[in-house]
Amino acid sequence: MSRLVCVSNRITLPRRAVVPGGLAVGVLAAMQNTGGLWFGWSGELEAHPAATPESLTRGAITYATMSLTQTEYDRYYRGFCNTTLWPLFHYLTDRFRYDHEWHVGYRAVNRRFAEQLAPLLRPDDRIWVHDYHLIPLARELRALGVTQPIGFFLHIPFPHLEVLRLLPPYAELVRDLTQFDLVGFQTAADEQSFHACLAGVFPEGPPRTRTGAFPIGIDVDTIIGEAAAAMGTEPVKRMITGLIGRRLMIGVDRLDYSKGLVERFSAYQRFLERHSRHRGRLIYLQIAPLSRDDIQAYATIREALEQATGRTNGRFADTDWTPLRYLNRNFPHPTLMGFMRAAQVGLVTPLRDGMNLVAKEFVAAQDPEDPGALVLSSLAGAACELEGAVIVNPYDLRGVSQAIEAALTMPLAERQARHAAMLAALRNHDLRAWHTGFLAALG
Ligand code: ADQ
Repeated sequence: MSRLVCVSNRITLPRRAVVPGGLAVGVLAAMQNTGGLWFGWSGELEAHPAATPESLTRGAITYATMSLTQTEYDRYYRGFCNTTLWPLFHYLTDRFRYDHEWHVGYRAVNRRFAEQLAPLLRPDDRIWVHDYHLIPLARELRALGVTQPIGFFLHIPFPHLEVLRLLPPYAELVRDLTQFDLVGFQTAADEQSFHACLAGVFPEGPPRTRTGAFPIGIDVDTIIGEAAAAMGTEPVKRMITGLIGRRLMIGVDRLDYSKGLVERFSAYQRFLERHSRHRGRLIYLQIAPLSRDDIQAYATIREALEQATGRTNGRFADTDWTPLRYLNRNFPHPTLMGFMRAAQVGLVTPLRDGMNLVAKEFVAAQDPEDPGALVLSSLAGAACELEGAVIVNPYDLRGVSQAIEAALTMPLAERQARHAAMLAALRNHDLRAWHTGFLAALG
């Protein structure tokens, strides 16, 4: 059988703390299934990166890593990836910035990825490239004579042509994507956007590029097991004791402006204003570990959230009740699943999201006999599948506030029916279906 080679910007080395994020979970699952080589940036910055990658083998997986220089990190990672592509692809055009030097850096790092990876490749490898950091990689590998099949999966949304056109080198990016043998998206809508862009960039008729929608999922039974087992553990028991009988609403997100936390906090404040009977009876726990905190936009949003927390608690708290508990800490995954199981409401309201695995995890973590209700943004890819959620527009503070009320008062039979429908959807497109489906299509 051919060897699987996964390439992503960051990789999760064995026995290092897992970087919270959906991509790492997905790639690791694919690698654990087949074994193979996982290539990417080590997370280290060095003045003089080594000419060949460092490699480490554990079981069936070989991890090969390279480091970046500070300039590469600034232009490629902080600049083009996270200040240009990330906001643009999430339709957050007011946060979008462009600098020609960042684009040059992005191309240069992709070239260096290709140069370091190419010598490690075997003739029968299949290469699977992940996410927006590495769009030019197929072109760079082909330039070095690599002929093996190369697939690409985009974990974030793919924007419509009229949004993509804000990016000066947008046509080049679209042409780069056609260098892959297969381009995969989270949803059919993302795939359609890409085809519209192809038509725009190649008016004379685009090259044949195979595409597909491969919605990423979760390992349903693992999450069910994790959540149930976590209920007996110290951290979950302590959290529940701390509720002193009050109901729990939970949010778990990387601290990122695309997750809609500022809007969510405002909606909660509105909820407390308008639905006074829930005051003193509900605790909203928001867990949001810092991410990309050396980028200005992330520091700004962090400040806004701290202020909003202070405002809400200052205005509504009582001597024995804090309405909003906002934590920047990270928790082990099973503990998070236990927190979710203990919650009556899950609040997942991104302004835009490729998929959103937290929404799926929240559903799987529930007790089917007495499940909590999910409030979910219509602008997350997950909304296509989780029709049993209370669907909201995250910008509509009134709508989100009403959805919280509806979730808190939903009768048991309705919660059970919605949960069962959502669980069936999760099983339909689980994590295994995602990687086996993509790899089967790559051939
Ligand atoms: P993310 O934007 O990182 O992923 P998401 O899909 O929700 O978002 O995945 C987050 C993962 O990290 C979940 O498994 C969650 O449990 C975990 N996590 C979150 N907070 C954590 C914490 N405090 N401690 C520990 N673990 C935590 C990107 C795209 C998404 C897409 C995924 C996968 O932005 O749209 O769904 O990739 O393709």
